[in-house]
Amino acid sequence: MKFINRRTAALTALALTASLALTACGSDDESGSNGNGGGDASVTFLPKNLGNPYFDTSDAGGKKAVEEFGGKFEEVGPDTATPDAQVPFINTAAQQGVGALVVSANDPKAICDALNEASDAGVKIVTFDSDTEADCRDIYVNQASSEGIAKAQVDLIAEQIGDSGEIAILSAAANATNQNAWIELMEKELAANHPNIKLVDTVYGDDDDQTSFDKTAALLQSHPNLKGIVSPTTVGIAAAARYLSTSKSKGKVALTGLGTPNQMREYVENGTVTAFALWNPEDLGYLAAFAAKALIDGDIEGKKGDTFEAGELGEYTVGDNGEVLLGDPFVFNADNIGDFDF
Ligand code: RAM
Repeated sequence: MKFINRRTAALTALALTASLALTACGSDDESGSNGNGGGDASVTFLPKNLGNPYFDTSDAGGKKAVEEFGGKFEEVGPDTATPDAQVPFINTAAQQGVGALVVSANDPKAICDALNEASDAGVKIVTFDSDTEADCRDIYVNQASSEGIAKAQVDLIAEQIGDSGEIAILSAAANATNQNAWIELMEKELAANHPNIKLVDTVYGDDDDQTSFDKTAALLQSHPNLKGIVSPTTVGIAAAARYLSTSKSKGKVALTGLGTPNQMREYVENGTVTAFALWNPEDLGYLAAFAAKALIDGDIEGKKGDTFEAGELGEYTVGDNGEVLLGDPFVFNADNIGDFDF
């Protein structure tokens, strides 16, 4: 399976990233080229916020791709995942005349004006991980189908609580496009196929560790009959696991959602969590960077049916709504978590 076989490559890329982080990201190229015409495509990654291991890994994948095609990589971003915190970074990238911006949006609309201005200035816009409205970008690189991500999490919590009882959702920022899409689909899936599970609350930890930790404590206090928490964010699930692991609810209140194996390993090993899902964030960043390159080179426009090569991941085709799909979500548990390192 591609996911497992690429683990060594992922580690190499991360080690490489760590060593290259000591050198400047900028370039000596004085041509001022925005990358049109090939070899020196400049690609700026703009995650929801900095300091999240998920984006560290996805952006390392982006950097690896950019190095493979001989472009210039940069990562910039705000400290907090608030709706318009990314705007100044978009404006700067537009002024710099980068070839493409690769953005995970904190809000579907709040950054659209800035993105449209950047686009008018010739910057190709790729959203990845969390989309904007479709007319604010050229392509959205989605990690997996939203339906698939929602169903994987509902299946996991249903299995972990015997398909019955109260559950709550601990999400990321209240406006996050990706989490809100998944939550809506989880609600539909619960209503359609799990009549005995009751979603009693949805709270927002803003992809901030401490806020997510505090919201977990509050959830357990307000809902004494809670049987499970679903956290569709790597920051939220790790903070909730840390809280649960030393609380009297450990082993009584189930926790699942989307997490990175490295952040969740200790909680799987100590019995706080039995299983959770994710995709390979490094592949996501890698694919997004190749999509950016194909746009910069004019190989694709982001129309349905456009195809492009994404290095070692192979060929991808743009689908409906300018969306490119990485693959399927993957479930991690005690049996397989040792196989992963990200
Ligand atoms: C957090 C972010 C990101 C999301 C993952 C699952 O790292 O909210 O956008 O895709 O969780």
